[in-house]
Amino acid sequence: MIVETILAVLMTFVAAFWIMVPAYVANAGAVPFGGGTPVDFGKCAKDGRRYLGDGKTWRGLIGGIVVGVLFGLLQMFLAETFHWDWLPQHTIVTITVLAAGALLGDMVKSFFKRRAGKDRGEKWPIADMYDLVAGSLVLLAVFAWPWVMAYVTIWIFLAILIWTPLLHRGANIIGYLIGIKQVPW
Ligand code: CTP
Ligand code: MG
Ligand code: K
Repeated sequence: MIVETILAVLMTFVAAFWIMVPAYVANAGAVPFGGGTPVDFGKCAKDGRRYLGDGKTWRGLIGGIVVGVLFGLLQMFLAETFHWDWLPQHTIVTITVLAAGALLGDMVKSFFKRRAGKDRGEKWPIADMYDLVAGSLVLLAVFAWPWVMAYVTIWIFLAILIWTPLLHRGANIIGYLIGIKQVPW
């Protein structure tokens, strides 16, 4: 009984992570690709602040989506080759909307962050982590509702909410250790 419960919890966490890989990779992938022309082309809104700011660039957006989809394709290949039937089975549609949704959510977040008067890169604790979860899952629900019904239980959803801050923290520590971030948070 105890063993079964522990296994079920572990599998929930693995499945939640597996679902979110294209979104997490797209979000992290935008950083090395970022730079060049901003998505808002440098334009300001009526409040005198940028629509999105210099932290949202076309290269980051497109590069992030491409690496997110590439990782998703790798996941599909692995699941197919090794018959990982116990994992949620990604499709071209799910990996694409998860990768694109993560970065769209990130841009929507930046729009409201600018309206709230916060500068590019300034901390905005909850929003800066869950923007990608909201964006990717909303797009997934819109474009792949039957898939969501088949795989995304309330427990998987809760596991995603727990994974995201842990990975956010982990990614920042790794960024610090390899020298692309000044501080480990
Ligand atoms: N990035 C990008 N294009 C995107 C998303 C991210 O070029 N669509 C790059 C930028 O170099 C950005 C970095 O990845 O600075 C980190 O992303 P993020 O933390 O989302 O942006 P911030 O710089 O913190 O900007 P904001 O305050 O608008 O969130
Ligand atoms: Mg940031
Ligand atoms: K982000």
